[in-house]
Amino acid sequence: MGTALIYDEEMTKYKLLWVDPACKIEVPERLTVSHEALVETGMADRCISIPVREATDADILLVHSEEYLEGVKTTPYMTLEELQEFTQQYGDVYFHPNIYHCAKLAIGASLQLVDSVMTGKVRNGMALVRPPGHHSMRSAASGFCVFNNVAIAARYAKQQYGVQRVLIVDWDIHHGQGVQYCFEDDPSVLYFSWHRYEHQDFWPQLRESDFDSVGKMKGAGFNVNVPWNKVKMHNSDYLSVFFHVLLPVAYEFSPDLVMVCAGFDSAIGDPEGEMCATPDIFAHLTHLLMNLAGGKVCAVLEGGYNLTSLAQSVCQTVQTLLGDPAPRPANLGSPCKSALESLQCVRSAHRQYWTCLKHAADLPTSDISTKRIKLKEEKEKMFKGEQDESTEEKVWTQPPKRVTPPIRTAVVLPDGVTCPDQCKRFSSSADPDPLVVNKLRENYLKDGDDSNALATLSSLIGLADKMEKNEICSGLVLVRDVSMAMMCVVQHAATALSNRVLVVCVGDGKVQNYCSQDGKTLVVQFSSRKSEEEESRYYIPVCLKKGCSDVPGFIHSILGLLLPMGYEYDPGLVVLAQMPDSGICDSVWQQLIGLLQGLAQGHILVLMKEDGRACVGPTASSLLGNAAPSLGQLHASLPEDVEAVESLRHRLEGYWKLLQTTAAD
Ligand code: X5A
Ligand code: ZN
Repeated sequence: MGTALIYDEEMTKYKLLWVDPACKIEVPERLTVSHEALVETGMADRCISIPVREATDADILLVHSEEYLEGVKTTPYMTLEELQEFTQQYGDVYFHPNIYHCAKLAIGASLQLVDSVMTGKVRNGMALVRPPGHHSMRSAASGFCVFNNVAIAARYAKQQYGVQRVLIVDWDIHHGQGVQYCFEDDPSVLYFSWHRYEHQDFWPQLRESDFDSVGKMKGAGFNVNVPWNKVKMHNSDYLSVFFHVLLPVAYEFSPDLVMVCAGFDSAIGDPEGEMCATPDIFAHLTHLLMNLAGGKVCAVLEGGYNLTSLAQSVCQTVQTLLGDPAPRPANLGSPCKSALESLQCVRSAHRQYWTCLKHAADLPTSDISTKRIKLKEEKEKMFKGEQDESTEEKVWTQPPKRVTPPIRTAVVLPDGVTCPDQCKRFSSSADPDPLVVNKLRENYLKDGDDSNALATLSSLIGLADKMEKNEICSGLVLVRDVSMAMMCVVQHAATALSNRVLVVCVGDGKVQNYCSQDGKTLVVQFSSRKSEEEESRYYIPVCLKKGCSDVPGFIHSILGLLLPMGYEYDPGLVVLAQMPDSGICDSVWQQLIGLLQGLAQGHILVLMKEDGRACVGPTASSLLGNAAPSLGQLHASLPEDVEAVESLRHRLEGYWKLLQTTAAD
């Protein structure tokens, strides 16, 4: 199953015909540079190219009014003066004799994408379109947008395919108010948007773009706004909102389809956004969505006005949709104070709607509004001093080429077990280093162990080495003693490999001796028994009442603890060990593998017990990059688990800054 790319040059064939400083950035080159970058990097060739189509009136009327449609229909016949006059009734938008045609193709491209994904022709895809859509409203154009491509596509998916729940992730730097208005009272469409807001000073300057617009009536809770009240937000601010707001809510919601309002004006260098997140962050944002809805992700271009940053960001997004491992999330710092304030406000505003946020720090309603006023006053006081134009914040290096290893997934299996499709059986029989072999025999083998056990361990070591050299991406090893194999590979990594290792251990079992003080390994263990080990910065026992068998508690500890620490730690290798008694079910296990592949360039080494053969297929499938099956809507976590996760968070947020969910005073 592939990735669709939907594009037509025709959509470059309109432009601004008069002088308007607000609109001059919306140029045809936005599309040509994006597409050319995909062609030049070979990614266009790897995608399945799907033709656009023209939207019908019926498609357009799914979201827009007849009067508005009739008005836009007349624009191809207007003179320049008439076009200018027609344009005047709307904000920050322009018309052109060919824009109606392009706008129909932009919708049609989005619908073709939905069709390809929903019929199973492809797994996911991206539509490169102009004009963008998310600002346009039922009866109005706005912000370069004529028709609301993504809103129409979401309604279309519901109508044509009976999709029950659609998640719309709007990572464009502007608030897609058109999408918000469209689905405000609709609980079947969850709309998430972050946007430059600056306490309502930034376009479109709407009161209803703030965090307290949560949706109306039956749709209350299904509109999630994250206002950025300062510019220059970084990768860690974006990721923090994904970990602590979007992902927990999205997993609880359990969409059948994910649509992305994929605007790249949220990337560094953009003249509108003025943010500092680098293009590679879109690899992670994309990756983190790809295990929702069974992988059905449809990205539709919105904004993005720095042609360099735009093209790089589009490439990062498409390459991730294609299944290539994301680059390492390097140098993540702490989220900034302003971002944490926004995060806290959003979580608090939504705690009554989402069980995953029930425990979020509360801000009484009165405090929320005082806080807003207070912050705005603060801003006004500081207004003069703070306008530095440092160029450092606008300069970045092109993301390095993402080289995918020739072998995606290697497996070390006992003789009787067949190798799953597309995996490569691995054994390090070639030239095992005698020193290594001796060390293995002395340290790890018990008297009764045979030469098979030794061969397995040396293969395990060989596999880890090849992963470090980027010759193999991921691996699965079935062993007799998971604990011992884990100890073996970690000790090898600590002595022979140069990279940090994240060890994720699922289930009870001894893990002592691994927790190096120097931070070369970070161990996170999920179990149902209180660990006897001393907890430290680098050994984190997550004790859940029913272990991994209570799905909501486990998922929320992955999203809220494991991923933030893992991303900040930035390992070069992830070792994932499933203990024999873990009680984890296949679909949760697959979610865990899928999410962890955002780390270490996808270098993940899975250890399971020999007789857990039933799980080999699903594990291999996830390691190969297939989306995990959806878990269904999640219910509340056990109160004990919520308590455990929160108290761990509080103890650890001093070390691991990405765990923070509140702004310190
Ligand atoms: C799609 C999009 C931005 C409009 C900005 C108007 N529109 N100042 O990014
Ligand atoms: Zn935008």
